Amino acid sequence: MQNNIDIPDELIKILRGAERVAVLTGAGISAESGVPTFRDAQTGLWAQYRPEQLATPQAFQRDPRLVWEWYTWRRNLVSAAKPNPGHRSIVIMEKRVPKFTLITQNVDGLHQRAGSQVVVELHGNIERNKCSREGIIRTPDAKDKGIPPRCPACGSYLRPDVVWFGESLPEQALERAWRASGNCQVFFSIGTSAVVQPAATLPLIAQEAGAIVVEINPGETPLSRQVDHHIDGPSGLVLPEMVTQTWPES
Ligand code: BV8
Repeated sequence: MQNNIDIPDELIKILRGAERVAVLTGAGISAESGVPTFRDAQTGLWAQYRPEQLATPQAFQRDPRLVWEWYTWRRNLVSAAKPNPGHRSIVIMEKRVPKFTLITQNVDGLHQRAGSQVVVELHGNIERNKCSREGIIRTPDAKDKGIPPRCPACGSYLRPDVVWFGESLPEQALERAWRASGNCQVFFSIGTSAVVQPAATLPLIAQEAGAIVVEINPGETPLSRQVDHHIDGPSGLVLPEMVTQTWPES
């Protein structure tokens, strides 16, 4: 056991023989890549807003420029960020577990950049834009310097292709997340405060279906009392340790 991260032996044994594993990640897994977590205090201009006030259709309706500029600030942060050992450990898990499903609440695309082949994006992806009227994925004209830019097809504002509060999640993604959570033997909840619905129900669906539920998070969350194992620590440290102990040859 290095860097005093204690991974339960029982979990290593189960994980080594597991056929079906599901992982749910939240903003915490990107914290060590320098991407502030969703509920961390926003910095600079954004310190005066709570994310829940900006990530809504109403906010965009009221002040499209402000919301677009918040996403531009976050996009710049994300594009400068690099995947960290936590993201890379999940790539190894995907290779080692026959039926592995990665479900993320994150919109930063860091799992894909780390090499995860299959990523179920519950809340969309900040790197994509869509027409705010038709919902079709669109790329703004390079010449369009508007803030926000306009949809090249219909002239409505473009918006980030993310799920805002009060909006429904992409049906297919949610279906896949529900199915994987209801069929897995081990479910990991990693770096999420476990408050945003419907993602926060996934570990409970897994537990209902008989899976071992493991939370990796520094400090407690509302889920901590219900899980089989709470491993307290940063995912960038815990995950590499867990993967090395489970698959020493990896
Ligand atoms: C829905 C994309 C059906 C945007 C996000 C009233 C009206 C309507 C809906 C609701 C309502 N009241 C409640 C709801 C439901 C609402 C909700 O859950 N609200 C919450 C605030 C209670 N949900 C919705 O609206 C969802 N849609 O319900 O549709 C519907 C439709 C119409 C009408 C009614 C119902 C949509 C939710 C999706 C919102 N979009 N993101 C964007 O990013 O800009 S959610 C946002 O929160 C991010 O995706 C983020 O990932 C997610 C969850 O947060 P976390 O990932 O957990 O991040 P957080 O900062 O909270 O926590 C970080 C954790 O990391 C902490 O635990 C910390 O300890 C840990 N950590 C820190 N460092 C590390 C670490 N862990 C590991 N390692 C480290 N180093």
